[in-house]
Amino acid sequence: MQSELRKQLLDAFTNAGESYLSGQYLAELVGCSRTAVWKHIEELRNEGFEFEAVRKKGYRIIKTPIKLTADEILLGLTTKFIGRNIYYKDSVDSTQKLAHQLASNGAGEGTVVIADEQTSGKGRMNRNWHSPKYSGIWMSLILKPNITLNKAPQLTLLTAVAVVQAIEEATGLIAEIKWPNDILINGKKVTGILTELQAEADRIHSIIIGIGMNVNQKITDFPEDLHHKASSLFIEKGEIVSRAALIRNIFLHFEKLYLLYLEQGFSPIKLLWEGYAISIGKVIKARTLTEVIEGKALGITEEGVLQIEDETGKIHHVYSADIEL
Ligand code: BT5
Repeated sequence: MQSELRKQLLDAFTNAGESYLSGQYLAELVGCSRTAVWKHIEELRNEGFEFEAVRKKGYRIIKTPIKLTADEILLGLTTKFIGRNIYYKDSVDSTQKLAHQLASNGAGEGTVVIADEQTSGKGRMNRNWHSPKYSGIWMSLILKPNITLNKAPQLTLLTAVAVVQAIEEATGLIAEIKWPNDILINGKKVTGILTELQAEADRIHSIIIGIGMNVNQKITDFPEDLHHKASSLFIEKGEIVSRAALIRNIFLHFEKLYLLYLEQGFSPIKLLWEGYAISIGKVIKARTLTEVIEGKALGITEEGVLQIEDETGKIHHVYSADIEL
């Protein structure tokens, strides 16, 4: 299909959102016959787009497959080392798993594994991460910083800042951070971060940072149990968002913050993080593996550890937990 015509059709469907577009309207818009429009829609269907056709109303798009490619991401990428080396897979069990293997086999800092689909994407503590085809960013970033083990959680917070900045720049949406690893928009989770280590004693070999971002899912693409707590950029913005551009944005913001971090430590990152965090100053409930702590979230320490003051005035240091606001 001519690319200009294809772009016109896809733009029209994207802008129409949930509304139907008639064959006549589309024919006039792109300047061809209704039969030709129908043929183009069939062609898009063969590529994995899904349309709903309703008599007398017309068509509307219900799923966009647009496959990612490493080339598309590299096009116009201006980072020095983050994302310069991309392992792209159509489908993988978990990008974390593959990134671990690559890191063990000597993959350099900044190497990224990206998949269009994960068949067993993982969250923290072996939870599942729903990663359907074509609609999200499922990627793992390999880092080799010369830092001590106790500092690794800082990189989760740094990544969260990069993600919030990238979302805002690419879509204008305002996202917030829920300590430690959730990015929310309007109170719903659009991104989760998973930081894993390859280390011995006090020496880190590699840090693998997994980023799972819901980009173009509709609410019906999520399993029912996530409907009330998950969202996507498409749902929040009402427009399809380019995953390649967003990935480039994440790489750029991440690299900038990471270089700042390596040079000046966590303090400047902490300041930025606090500006985006929602839980600080509020009464929260933190569920750790062993206990539930309820109290006022005071802030994070220089290490990135959450401090909660309970009603007796005791201050708890929380390293990892699920937070309820
Ligand atoms: C996380 O875990 O939020 C970390 C998610 C990291 C996923 C990325 S994708 C690329 C890389 N490769 C992987 O295999 N993983 C990483 P946690 O805080 O434990 O949250 C998990 C919980 O979030 C689940 O138990 C669900 O309740 C919910 N959840 C699952 N899939 C979701 C989705 N797509 N969007 C929002 N919430 C989801």
